[in-house]
Amino acid sequence: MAGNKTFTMIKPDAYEAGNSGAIIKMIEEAGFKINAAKLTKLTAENAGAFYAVHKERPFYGDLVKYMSSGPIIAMILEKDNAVEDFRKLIGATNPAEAAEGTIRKMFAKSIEANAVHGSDSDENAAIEGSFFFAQTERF
Ligand code: IDP
Ligand code: MG
Repeated sequence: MAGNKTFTMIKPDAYEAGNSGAIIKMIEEAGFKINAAKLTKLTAENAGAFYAVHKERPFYGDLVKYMSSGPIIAMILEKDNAVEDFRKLIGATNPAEAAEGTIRKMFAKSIEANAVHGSDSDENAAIEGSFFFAQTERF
């Protein structure tokens, strides 16, 4: 059975552009409830650890630099079928390929600076949520 939690970050480009509020509004209107939220800034070391699965990809170095370049908003979100429904709401990694009406289509600047993160499995949602939040910070 699909889980009811996913993890997201509003990435530095979207935060810097002042799109955090509009993105959170879209997330809530799509039926997700905020279970935990935090405005923070990743160190290069933390960004590298978070994206360790991409270590061998050519864009890894740039990704780490970008993700530690400014504040992000980390959130755990709750909804039935959370992981799959959230990936649908954010759209494809490359905004040029993202469907109309998706968060990345509306707010992403590039394939790298693509406005939001969304977990790709229930297992990773749990790991990524724990990366940012203690049990006492979750509601
Ligand atoms: P996802 O965020 O849609 O799950 P992933 O393939 O997991 O996409 O990649 C993680 C992040 O790495 C992307 O959201 C994006 O910021 C960056 N990224 C992915 N592919 C590329 C690329 O080809 N060039 C530059 N950055 C990329
Ligand atoms: Mg991914």
